[in-house]
Amino acid sequence: MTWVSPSCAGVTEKMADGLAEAFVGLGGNVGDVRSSFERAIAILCDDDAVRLVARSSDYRTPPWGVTDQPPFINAVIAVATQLSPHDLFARALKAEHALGRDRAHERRWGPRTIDLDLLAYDDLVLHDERLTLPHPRLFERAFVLLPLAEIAENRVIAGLRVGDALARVDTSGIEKLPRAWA
Ligand code: A4P
Ligand code: MG
Repeated sequence: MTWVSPSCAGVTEKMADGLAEAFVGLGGNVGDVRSSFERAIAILCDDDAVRLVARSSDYRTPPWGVTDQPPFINAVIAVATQLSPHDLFARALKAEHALGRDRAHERRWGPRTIDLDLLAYDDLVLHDERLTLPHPRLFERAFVLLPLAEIAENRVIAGLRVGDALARVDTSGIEKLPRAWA
C-alpha cells in the first residue's frame, strides 16, 4: 500500500488532473480492525479509478451513539477518483461486504467489523435515498474530525474549515495509535 505524507500537495488543492477528491471515513470495533482497514483500502483503491492520496493515522476512540460497546478504531483516507459518488460508495459497500459486515444483523451505531462512510466528494451537496453529502453527522464526530484534520486541516467542507470544526468537538479519550503499516 502507498503511504503519502499528510503534508502532500493535492489534499488541500483541487486535483490537477480533473479527478474528484473524496474523503472516506473508516471505523470498526469487531475483529482485527486495523488489518480490515488495510484490506478495505486495497479493495477501494484497486485500480486507476480510485487512487489513494493520503491516509491518516489510526485512532482508538470511545464509542459514540451507543456507548455500551468496545472502543472503535477510526481513520480517514483521501482519494482521487474518476468514479461518481454513487459508484465510489458502491465500491465501499463491496469492501464492507468482503470484510464480513452483515448490515442485516446489526443495530444502528452498534458493533461492526468495518464501516466506510463517504464524508465529502469535492464540494458536492447531494441528498437522495442512498447518499447524503457531505456526510450528515460529520461535524458532530470527533472520531471523524480528528483523523480528517490530520490529512486535510484546511479543507473547507460546507463552509466550515475542518480544523475549526475540530476545535468545536470534544476529543477526550481519543488516542492516536502508532503507525502499523509499511
Ligand atoms: N448514507 C447516506 N449518506 C451516506 C454517506 N455519505 N456515507 C446511508 C455513508 N453512508 C451514507 O449507513 C446507513 C445508511 O446511510 C446507508 O444505507 C447509506 O446508504 P450505515 O453505515 O449502515 O449506518 P449506521 O452505521 O447505522 O449509522 P451512521 O449514522 O451512518 O453512523 P456511522 O458513522 O456508520 O455509525 N463510535 C466511534 N467512536 N467510532 C465509529 O466509527 N461508528 C458508529 C456507526 C457508531 N459509533 C461510533 C462509530
Ligand atoms: Mg455509516
